[in-house]
Amino acid sequence: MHTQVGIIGAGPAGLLLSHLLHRAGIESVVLERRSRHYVENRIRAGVLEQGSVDLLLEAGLGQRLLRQGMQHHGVELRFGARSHRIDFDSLTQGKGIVVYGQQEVIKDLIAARQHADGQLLFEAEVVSLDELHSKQPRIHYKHNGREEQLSCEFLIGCDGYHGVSRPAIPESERKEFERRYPFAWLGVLVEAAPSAEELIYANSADGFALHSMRSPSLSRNYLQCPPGDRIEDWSEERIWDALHTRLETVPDWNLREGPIVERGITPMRSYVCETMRHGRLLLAGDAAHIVPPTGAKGMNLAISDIRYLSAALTAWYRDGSEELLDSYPSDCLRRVWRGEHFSWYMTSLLHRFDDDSGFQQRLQQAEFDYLCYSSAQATALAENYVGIAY
Ligand code: FAS
Ligand code: PHB
Repeated sequence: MHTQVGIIGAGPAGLLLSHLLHRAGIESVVLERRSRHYVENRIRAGVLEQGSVDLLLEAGLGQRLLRQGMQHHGVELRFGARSHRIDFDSLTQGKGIVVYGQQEVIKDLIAARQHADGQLLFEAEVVSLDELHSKQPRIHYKHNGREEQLSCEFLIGCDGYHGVSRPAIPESERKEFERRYPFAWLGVLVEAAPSAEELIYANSADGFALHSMRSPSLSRNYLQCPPGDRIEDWSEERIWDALHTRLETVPDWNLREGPIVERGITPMRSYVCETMRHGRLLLAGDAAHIVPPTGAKGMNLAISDIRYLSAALTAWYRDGSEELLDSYPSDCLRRVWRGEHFSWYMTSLLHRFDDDSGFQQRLQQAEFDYLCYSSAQATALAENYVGIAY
């Protein structure tokens, strides 16, 4: 099989790229190792920045998003008995976020590709790539029990952190940076109405917790746990005890319980591979960078990369210009490193570290006090949270 752009991975990056290329008259094939049902039901991110919402609306993907997405104008930081709301409206001249589950974005993108007879191959596992410096790079994959091959003109790795595309770049040529955190996040999806209008990030003596939501009847809660914990280490009783203890630290506020319909543990790491182009192979999204989810940046950075990559490929097919392809990595990395810093900042501010001296906790308390006092500091947090302008 041959196509113009071969895309590995049907996550937000791969699907959005295929959709935007189609709108530019460029043909692509998306190869996804999982089933359609799996990718449409995988619970992940929940927050869309203003810029991501605008891009999805411009690309004709906004119908359900406008109907079901929940516009938020602030977030609450809770430090023990103290609480402070970061008001996006006053601090960012009216920008905000929309709470809309990543799996809903995936459903909208798949529906749009299917409507356009796009070539999405599910349960098609890519096993290797070659000819990356030729004009016809090749993807080797397994589908329906057979070894298959896709030749293309550009090969895009949208296959996430554990995919095959980044390792196809020789390690000696990969410029990589990583920081691991001494904790993970346990996340639960709960059939219960949210207990607050906006997200609550809590730094408590027992550790971090986050109260988020997916709809008027679905809550999404997270708590910090040891990095090696397995989900079976956490009974429902233990999960709820920890969430109540860490979130119910202010008067007259209680966390609503309900049936837990999904649960999982996500490791926490910051990672960047600055080598986002290698011949005709280009990386986008989690294949190139990972952030701890505390800043709600993962999916938004994937969308940011695709904004640049779709423009670069469109320019090449339109008039053979290589300029945007050459600047693709640096164009992405400016926002990626801003997102990495903000995600590290929020993670450092809100989690409990095994810090016997108490030094880290006093830094956190000082930062919280400053956020409460200084509109300049609160503005910095707000403008990063709603998304830096392109
Ligand atoms: P994705 O990982 O979404 O998609 C990659 C796709 O490639 C997958 O569908 C995979 O099956 C496929 N693939 C991999 N190898 C392949 C192969 N060899 N052949 C074919 N297909 C292959 N971000 C937030 O902002 N907030 C959160 O709360 C949050 N929670 C997360 C929880 C988990 C468990 C994980 C893993 C990530 C979470 N993230 C969160 C980050 C997440 O939203 C990512 O940033 C986002 O999915 C990135 O999108 P993609 O780059 O498209 O990668
Ligand atoms: C979520 O709703 O899944 C969510 C929200 C904010 C975050 C991380 C995850 O920082």
